[in-house]
Amino acid sequence: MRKIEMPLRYPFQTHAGQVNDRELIIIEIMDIEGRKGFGEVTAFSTPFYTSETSESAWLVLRRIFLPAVNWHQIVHPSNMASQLSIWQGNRMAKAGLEAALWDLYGKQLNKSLSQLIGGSRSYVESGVVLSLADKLEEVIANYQNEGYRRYKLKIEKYKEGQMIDEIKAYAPSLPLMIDANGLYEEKDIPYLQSLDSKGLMMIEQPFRPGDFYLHQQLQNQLDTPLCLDESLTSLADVKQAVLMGSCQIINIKISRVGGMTEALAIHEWSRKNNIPVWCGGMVESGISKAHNIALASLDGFIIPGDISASARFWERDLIIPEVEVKQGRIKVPLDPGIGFKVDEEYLQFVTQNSYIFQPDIS
Ligand code: OSB
Ligand code: MG
Repeated sequence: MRKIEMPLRYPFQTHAGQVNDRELIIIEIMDIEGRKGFGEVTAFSTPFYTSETSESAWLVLRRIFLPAVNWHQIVHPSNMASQLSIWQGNRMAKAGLEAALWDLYGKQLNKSLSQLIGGSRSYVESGVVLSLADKLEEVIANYQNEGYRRYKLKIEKYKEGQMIDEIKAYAPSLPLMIDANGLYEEKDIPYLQSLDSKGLMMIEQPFRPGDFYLHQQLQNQLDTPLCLDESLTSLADVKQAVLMGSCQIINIKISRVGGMTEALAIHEWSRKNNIPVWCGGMVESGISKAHNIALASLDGFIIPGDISASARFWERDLIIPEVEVKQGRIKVPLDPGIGFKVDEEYLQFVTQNSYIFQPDIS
């Protein structure tokens, strides 16, 4: 495991403050033949999005998860999720570990991750997040040149009505959505209803996670679909949200749901029930983006996700080649595992701290 810090090209503004350097954990797993798999723990340095942090994940992995795994019984990446299921939460830590196994498994079988999980697309559609710190007209024009197919505005409470109007004035048909990250409350229902006429593709996570009832109440009063993010940590949450009518669209993040195995189960159930899904993002490195690209190559991902070019966030990314967006699409790589080469020299350069775990496999 490496604790790394990657400088962002532009500050990423959230409701909880500005991120200039992205702290991440990269997990590298090696088999006895010396093949390597890479995964990433996308928890942030503060618990503003979920309750995990990069430090809490580091500790839980090192003290509890890694020593407890029965490595003899890991014959498929999904075995990791079953073994770790006795522990609550810490989903981002679990997801990063499982991700490294998926990459390794692909390399062992000489198959791309997309192929391994049954992906059918050769390109995934790309969307981009507009940070609160951005000069919107300028950045939107630049992103339009790259052909991004969906634009997501992070909210500034009670101001997005006006921001949407401003954006629509110079880009009337921009496919636009907003993400409230749970900042609204019951008393804001009338305000949220006032956004119903703005032609948004969807409103993401208006209320705090756990409040399925309140989301149901709002969805009953809106034509605009609601999409849940923070509220959905498992397939069980997704079933609950959809069957209660709390949302009509699902954001799937591998990290938030505890790994690729759970993400695949959510995709499968959603596809059978005709619920559109898209792949969320975590301001992550190319390693994690590569896992997202493979996931988004599955049939049910019919809405462009938060999968943007490496250059959206990074001066230099951890993978070769970097993720490129052309005409709003990203090519799904065919090489084994994540399909990108990890830039191990740069990885070493951004590493602050590392820990090597050697299981007893005698
Ligand atoms: O709510 O989707 C979110 C970033 C950090 C924490 C939460 C979220 C986000 C994003 C970033 O929206 C999306 C991206 O990486 O492109
Ligand atoms: Mg979100």
